[in-house]
Amino acid sequence: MAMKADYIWFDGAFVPWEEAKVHVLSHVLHYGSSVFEGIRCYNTKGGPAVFCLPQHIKRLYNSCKVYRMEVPYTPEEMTRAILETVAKNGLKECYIRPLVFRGYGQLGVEPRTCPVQVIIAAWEWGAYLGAEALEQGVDVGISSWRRMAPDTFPASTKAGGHYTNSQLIRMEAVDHGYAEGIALDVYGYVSEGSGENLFLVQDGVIFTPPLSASILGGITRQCVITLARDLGYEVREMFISREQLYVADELFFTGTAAEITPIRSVDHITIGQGRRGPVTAALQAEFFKIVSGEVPDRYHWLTPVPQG
Ligand code: PPE
Repeated sequence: MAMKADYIWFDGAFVPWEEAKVHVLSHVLHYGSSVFEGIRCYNTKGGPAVFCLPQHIKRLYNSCKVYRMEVPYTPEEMTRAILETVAKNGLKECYIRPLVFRGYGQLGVEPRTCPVQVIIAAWEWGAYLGAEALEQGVDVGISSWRRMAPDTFPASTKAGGHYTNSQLIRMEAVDHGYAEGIALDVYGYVSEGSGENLFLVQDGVIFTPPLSASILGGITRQCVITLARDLGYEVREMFISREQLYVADELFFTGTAAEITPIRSVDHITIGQGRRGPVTAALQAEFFKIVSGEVPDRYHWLTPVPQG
């Protein structure tokens, strides 16, 4: 699917997609000084609606706070701009990428002399780990790359620079023929995928690594925890070891892009029956019913896109 739409919101105004450019000496290009979000808009029965928009706005501003970036717009202005970006491009179902970055000023590691700039782009984006993934599950491997130690990078912030780590994990996985890699944390416990959180099902109980396992505090992760508890499952945040993955009944990834993606093997070891398990299927079904508007939005996860 082509990554293309008509307009990008750039520092407060819409510019044509091709004209959304920055200088090559922008701080962000040299030092990874950006924070961002990945948000999905679903084409519900009641029209396009953005999934968990307040939660994404909150995480974006929290990431900025940690990295001392002063966003020149209020959260309300950003919320409005995101909704306008979807509407302006006539998109129904799309992925939205707000990015706050340090622009062109002075080079050198201390970033605060550079202006803080903001863009919002949106485009159509299908299944993240391949079209078959949601049904068939994916094959993954444990990465030789670890997630960052807690006192090196703030893992719970969604900063551009952190994704050099994700890129190493993902490239290694692809080179080994896997769809994705799972990284351990610095203590050897299971952390997450290069762009997804991880869940394990064992004897009907659902487990997921805690925030202290160097994970990104995923918004989909939180939704799945809420959904699972409401469906009557016990959910425990717990440190997970590598071998627990191998013997799990079910494993699945969560993420904005990945949604809820089953995992059918780890390091070539078959997980459960080697296909989407019943708990994963139940959670997926309920998730997709909510985001399609088939059942009421009982958790207020959807913000309708005003059609102008
Ligand atoms: N961990 C990481 C490292 C991560 O990047 C994501 C999202 C998650 C967990 C899940 O978080 P959430 O989306 O809030 O449920 N990864 C985003 C970027 C993917 C990309 O390739 O770019 C995403 O899914 O939008």
